[in-house]
Amino acid sequence: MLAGPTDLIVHQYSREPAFSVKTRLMLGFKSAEWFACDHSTILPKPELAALTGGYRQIPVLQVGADIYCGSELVLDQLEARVPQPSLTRASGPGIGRGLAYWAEDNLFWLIVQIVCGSGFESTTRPDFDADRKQMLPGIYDVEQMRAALSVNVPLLRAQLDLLERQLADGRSFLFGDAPDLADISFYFPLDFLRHCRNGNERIPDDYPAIAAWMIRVAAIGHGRRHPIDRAGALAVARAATPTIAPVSTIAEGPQPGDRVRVKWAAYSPIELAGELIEAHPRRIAVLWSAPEVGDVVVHLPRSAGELT
Ligand SMILES: N[C@@H](CCC(=O)N[C@@H](CS)C(=O)NCC(=O)O)C(=O)O
Repeated sequence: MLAGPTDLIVHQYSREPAFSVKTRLMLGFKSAEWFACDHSTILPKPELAALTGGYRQIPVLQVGADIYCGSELVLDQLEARVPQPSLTRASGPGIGRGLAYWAEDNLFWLIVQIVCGSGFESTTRPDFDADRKQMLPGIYDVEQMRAALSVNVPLLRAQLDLLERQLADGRSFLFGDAPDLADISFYFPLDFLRHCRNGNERIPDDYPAIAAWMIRVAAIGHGRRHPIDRAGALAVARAATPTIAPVSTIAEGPQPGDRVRVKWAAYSPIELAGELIEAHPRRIAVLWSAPEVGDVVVHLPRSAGELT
């Protein structure tokens, strides 16, 4: 099956877990049909850089020549395409997304440190080590993360205690009987924890309600997935035209028509530079051109980079 200009192409990792798992479950929640395009977990990622102007993180959603960086913007697109049932039907569109920030910024980062300090297979690769040291200078240090396990595992257990309490009345999901974005947001860090290789992968099993809930969340599934290679995804972008018209819903900062630059928060050798198309309180969109893709519009959350 070939991807067309309105199909969902998800740039992701098939074998590395974490945010790709979150994205696949959101697609599964919406019973979406989508194309999976796999990338390297370390730089260089030339095709992804051509599409995004240098954003290196995963996931990235492509719909024709519109490129959406990060899982929050994937959520926006899925909600717009298939509004019902909403992914935040129980947690609400404000608090539901706020809980996703907790899961991503606090719980996931804590678990990353535990997994990397607990024998995660990727950390044994010198190229992965060098890449992550460049991306997280002074922060990514496997030895330090190993030494910090005695502090970080109790901090994790403090958070698991909260989740176990939330599920203690026998409910199937965090907000009741139906799954919600909140379940997916908290599931994917705990799924990532399974990549420890020193026994810490079994921590969730100490919490009966969490262990049973994880099986239910995994059963949401991944929707209907087709493969697409990187050259195929670039060809879809080249053949398509961006859909968004210039729009602003915020008075502060650069406005549509202004030339802008974005220095990415996660290290990239390339900066995104082009005309601002959308100024929104949570996100921006920038017109970007590269020979491999032609004109595309790169949509990104404001937290993804520094805008000047
Ligand atoms: N805020 C981003 C975070 C995404 C993220 O941290 N993704 C990881 C992979 S799971 C990543 O891209 N790490 C750097 C890399 O793989 O190059 C989102 O919600 O999508």
